[in-house]
Amino acid sequence: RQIVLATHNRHKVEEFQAIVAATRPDLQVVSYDGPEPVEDGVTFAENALIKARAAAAHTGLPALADDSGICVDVLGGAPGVFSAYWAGHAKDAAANLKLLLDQLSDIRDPHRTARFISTIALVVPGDASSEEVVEGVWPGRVAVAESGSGGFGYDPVFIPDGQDPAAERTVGEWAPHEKNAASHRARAFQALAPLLAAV
Ligand code: ITT
Repeated sequence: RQIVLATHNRHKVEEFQAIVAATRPDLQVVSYDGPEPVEDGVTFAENALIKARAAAAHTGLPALADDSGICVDVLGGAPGVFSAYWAGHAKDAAANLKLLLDQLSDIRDPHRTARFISTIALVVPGDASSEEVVEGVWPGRVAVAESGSGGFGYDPVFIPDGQDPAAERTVGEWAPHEKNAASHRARAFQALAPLLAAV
């Protein structure tokens, strides 16, 4: 069975394909290349639903969308829903990450706490009552400098909680299989899996 993933971010496609394959190998995640809706929601949930509804309507397939970001405590939860555009309209990951490090330059541990959040919406075409929204949270903190080139977005500056303090690494230094077993996206998918039983 096919399920369409409403994203134009190829990293999300790769991560979802790996995450879904681990628990639902019968489901084939295909990417959506139709028109991109305007993401004018003010919450992750609103934006995820906007994207999933558009892909379901356009393809006629059950659709998933992920709206996600990094929420930094000392910044009152920012960049949050604005993570992709934090340094401007260009969706420039390197500029976003540099701006975040600059904003936190005077902040020391233990005040650099943050979390990645992934909100996934599920929409089955023609069945409004089927809409579901789940969330996964991955706590950690923002490193003082970037390291590693794995993953995407803010991965080179995010240090997940729960690591050996003597050998902490940013997600940019993690292997893809490590990230996909632990991430906010994996946690959200865990919450979604029972709801996908009928798909
Ligand atoms: P789509 O809307 O097409 O799915 P997008 O990248 O614009 O792609 P979002 O609007 O959900 O997606 O923005 C998410 C941003 O949050 C993303 O661009 C990164 O900056 C950040 N982000 C989300 N998940 C991340 C992850 O796993 N690792 C690093 N940064 C992440």
